[in-house]
Amino acid sequence: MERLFQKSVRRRSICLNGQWNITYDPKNEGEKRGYAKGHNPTDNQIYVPSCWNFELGKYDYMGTVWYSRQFTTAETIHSRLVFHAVSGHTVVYLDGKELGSHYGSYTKFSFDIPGLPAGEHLLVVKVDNTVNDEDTLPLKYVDWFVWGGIYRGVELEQFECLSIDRIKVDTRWDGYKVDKVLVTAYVKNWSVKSVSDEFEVKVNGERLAHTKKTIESGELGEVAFHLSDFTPALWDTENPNLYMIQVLCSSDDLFERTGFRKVERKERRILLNGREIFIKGVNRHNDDPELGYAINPPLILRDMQIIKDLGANAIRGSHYPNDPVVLDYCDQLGFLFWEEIPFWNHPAEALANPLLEERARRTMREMIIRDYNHPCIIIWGIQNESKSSSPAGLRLFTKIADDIKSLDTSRLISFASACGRDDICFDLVDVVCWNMYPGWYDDQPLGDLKVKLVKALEGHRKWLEENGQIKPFVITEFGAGAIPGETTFDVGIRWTENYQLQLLESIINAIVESGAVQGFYIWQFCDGRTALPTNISIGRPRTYNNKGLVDEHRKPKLAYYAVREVFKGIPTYK
Ligand code: ADA
Repeated sequence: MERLFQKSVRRRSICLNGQWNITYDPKNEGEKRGYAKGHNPTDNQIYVPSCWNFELGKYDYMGTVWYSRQFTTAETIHSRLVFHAVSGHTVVYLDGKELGSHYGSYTKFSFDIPGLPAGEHLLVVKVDNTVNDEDTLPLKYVDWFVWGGIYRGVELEQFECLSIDRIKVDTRWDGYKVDKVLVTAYVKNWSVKSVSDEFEVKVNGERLAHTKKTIESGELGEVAFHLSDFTPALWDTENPNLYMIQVLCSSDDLFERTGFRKVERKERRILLNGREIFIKGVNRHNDDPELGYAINPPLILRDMQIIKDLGANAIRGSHYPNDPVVLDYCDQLGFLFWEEIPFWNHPAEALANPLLEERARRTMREMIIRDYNHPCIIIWGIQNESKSSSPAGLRLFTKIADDIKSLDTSRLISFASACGRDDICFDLVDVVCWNMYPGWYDDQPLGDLKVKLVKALEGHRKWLEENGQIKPFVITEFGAGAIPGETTFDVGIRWTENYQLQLLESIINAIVESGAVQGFYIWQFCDGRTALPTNISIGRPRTYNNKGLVDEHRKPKLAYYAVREVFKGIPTYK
């Protein structure tokens, strides 16, 4: 499922989910063996969407895999083959010929096939989810498992001559009132002639604007509408008002859902529709122990309900573009979302690598274009814990920040720094964010953690302001590992649920008491599988990152209840 609502009334689409053939190719011999033209008879079957690591014996497999299937079309028609996400570098072949390729495991991509002939077709997909130390997103040294596979849906869309490819909704504000809503539809003309058509916009089923436009042959035209008599109710965490926007032409239509809210930062404060907010958030991997990245909508909804019950108002989608279903639920439930790309502890040498630069910038672009209309997203995150104290970091992150601004000026920009006072990239952001693990990766005793942290946070705030960073300051990560079920009568025993509870309580209380920060995200919502052996996994019992408030099956740990109590005393709005 791509979204939580109907995508179109008129568009035809053939669903290519279901049984596919699969062949593992650990030695990378598939090309030589002609797999692009069809597999060998020893193929197994796999259900798409899914991650291949749940096949017996493939739990650790990272490498090349070939997928194939046949499909039949009834007529010769312009077609677009859409992959909603594939984990790994993907090369796609149709009827034995290469259609194209895509790098980036978390965003959707597609291939246009004008006039695809009627009949039987063979679709072959090569996927390689190998990670390395130089140019992959993430690198091999990482703290989550990079599952492999075609893990979101695949479909073949069909168009007669025009396709409404995307809708972008922008707001012009008069203070905190909506002055004008601008709807832009990106329309492709697939035919060999220019096409004039009438376009209309409906909001919640009511026709609010229409216009005539000619789109040249092969062009991706922009059709713009101003909805001047439309005064929507605003979206916020308490009243997440949403509107269905539909753009139609004679042969196609597309729905998008959005909400209207203004996000700003004013000096130290983060404002939502003019009201100062305090972020009480969790970091969440979009991951499940039985499904990996293919975690399905009912399980996503359950996570959202747990996070609501906890009393959090924000989620950081660590560390990659999330499933649009997650974002749809956040829109519906009024969560404030931080979305980022999978830069994770990239060292300076990697940040200077041109291939990595190209991959990162494209991923950011694909994420912003795909998720532009979600009101829940308030922050675009450039990176996590990469070398933002290096000239290479400054160069690349400046380019990425500029890319973000060229695509979207309606949201805040940030990143999660691990460089502290050595960071040289804070000028690029609206919100300064630090990850810190007091009481976990150092030997600070729990006893005086709170008092020391209050002082440290006040000191950091002072240092930021002395260095010209009069901006919101948010702690993006802190936490402690707790093995589910491990409890003790003693105080201060690491890996127990008691220790995690005491540490989280102390840190949250210190954050609130210090008054130095505008919010925080706990690391992390739930336990999750870590990467194959590197020196990270040595410190990860069960090969899991055990810092979840709930375990991987979403069973609450002691800390869950304690944090829920603490959250009750922290209002969202000041
Ligand atoms: C980092 C990182 C997280 C996680 C965490 C931890 O800050 O951003 O992904 O690895 O540390 O558990 O140590």
